[in-house]
Amino acid sequence: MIISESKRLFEKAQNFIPGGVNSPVRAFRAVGGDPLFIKKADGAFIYDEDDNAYIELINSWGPMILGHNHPLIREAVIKAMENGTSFGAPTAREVEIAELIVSMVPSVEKVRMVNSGTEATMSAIRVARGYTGRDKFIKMEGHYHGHGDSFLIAAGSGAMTMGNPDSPGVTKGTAKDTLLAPYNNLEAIEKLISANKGEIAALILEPVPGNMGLCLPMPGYLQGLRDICTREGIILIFDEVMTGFRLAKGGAQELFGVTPDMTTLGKIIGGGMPVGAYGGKKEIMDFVSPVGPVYQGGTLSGNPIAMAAGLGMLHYLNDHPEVYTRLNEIGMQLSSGFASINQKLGVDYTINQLGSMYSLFFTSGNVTDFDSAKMSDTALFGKYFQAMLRRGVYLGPSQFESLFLSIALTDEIIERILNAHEESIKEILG
Ligand code: HOZ
Repeated sequence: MIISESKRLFEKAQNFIPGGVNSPVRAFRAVGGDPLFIKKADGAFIYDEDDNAYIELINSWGPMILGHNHPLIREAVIKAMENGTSFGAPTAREVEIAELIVSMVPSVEKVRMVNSGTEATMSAIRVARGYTGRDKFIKMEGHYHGHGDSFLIAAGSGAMTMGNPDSPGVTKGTAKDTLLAPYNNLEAIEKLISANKGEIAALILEPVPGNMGLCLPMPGYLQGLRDICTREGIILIFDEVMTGFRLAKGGAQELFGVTPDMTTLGKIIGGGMPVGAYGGKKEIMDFVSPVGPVYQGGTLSGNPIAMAAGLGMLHYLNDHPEVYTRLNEIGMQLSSGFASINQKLGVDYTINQLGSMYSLFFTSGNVTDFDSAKMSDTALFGKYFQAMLRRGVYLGPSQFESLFLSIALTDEIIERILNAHEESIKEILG
């Protein structure tokens, strides 16, 4: 029997890396089978260590809006590398990217670069607490804000996929300051606030959550949160690590016309390099050291290579609004194609799609929050995932992740995805 290179690597990896992977969802435990080890990616395709090509709908969990290995990003990185990889000192590029982010994202008047979305959300909460002098914050059930201790409570995404939404290692002392609310429910927020009057520093959410699968905000919901937070002096934080620069140039806040006090960003601002950022109103951001008392810093923050990649990406998006028109078209083509195939074949499903993000849930009920997302038939999703993979389409290996589209998806590739979908649904329905 020939053992694939991916399988060989996975077996070896398990001796040296917990579970053989550096992030749990990648282990394929929720969908069965062994993970693919990836050698390279280009445009709409990734290639495994056995040189199999797959149409890829993860796009590094968001940042590859232009497709993989885009020449613009590649050349920016190579050029920057010629001058060294890290200085731990200010650079011109940091100023340029900060100015660009401020011009693109409505809520951001000042911004601080960090190295990941996790760092961004941890820092934003610390600043909100420092600014308000309050300890508690509200997070939504099933929303994921990275793996900072205070967020690993009813965390979606990887935690949900692995069946451990609350992680051991988070102390009771930490957990008591995280207040949980169901998404899309303003009444629950009002109740939490009146039970914790004057004690809540911040309300953080993914405005369009993608970490319990994709869900959409009900009409008026985001504006309702905005109004409540303004009334109560609570800092409203939009975690736009996945939606920023993707749903629109200015993210979900631009699309829905609701401006938070602070925003966390990631991935996309590094063109796929390890980058995150948090920003917001000047008076809040000026609470950050060295102007203000709240400490946050790091040697690799604003790394010159990452900033070069991010600048390439953001300048392109800023100068090419047609990217968003095309992303919306691709999203619509796929979701309407999936819907007509599913109806024809009689499978129970719900598709949530917005622009270039979508999730297909195997349930006929609407998916609007954590509880309704959990109604999806995850065993059937696992079979669908494997059937698609056999047909050369690589999906996120979990029901509870959004998929991300890129402009590298041509009409011909979209047709191939829809054919693979039809054959896969037929296969799993038996
Ligand atoms: N759950 C993460 C994305 N929402 C997965 C990241 C990864 O495995 O790279």
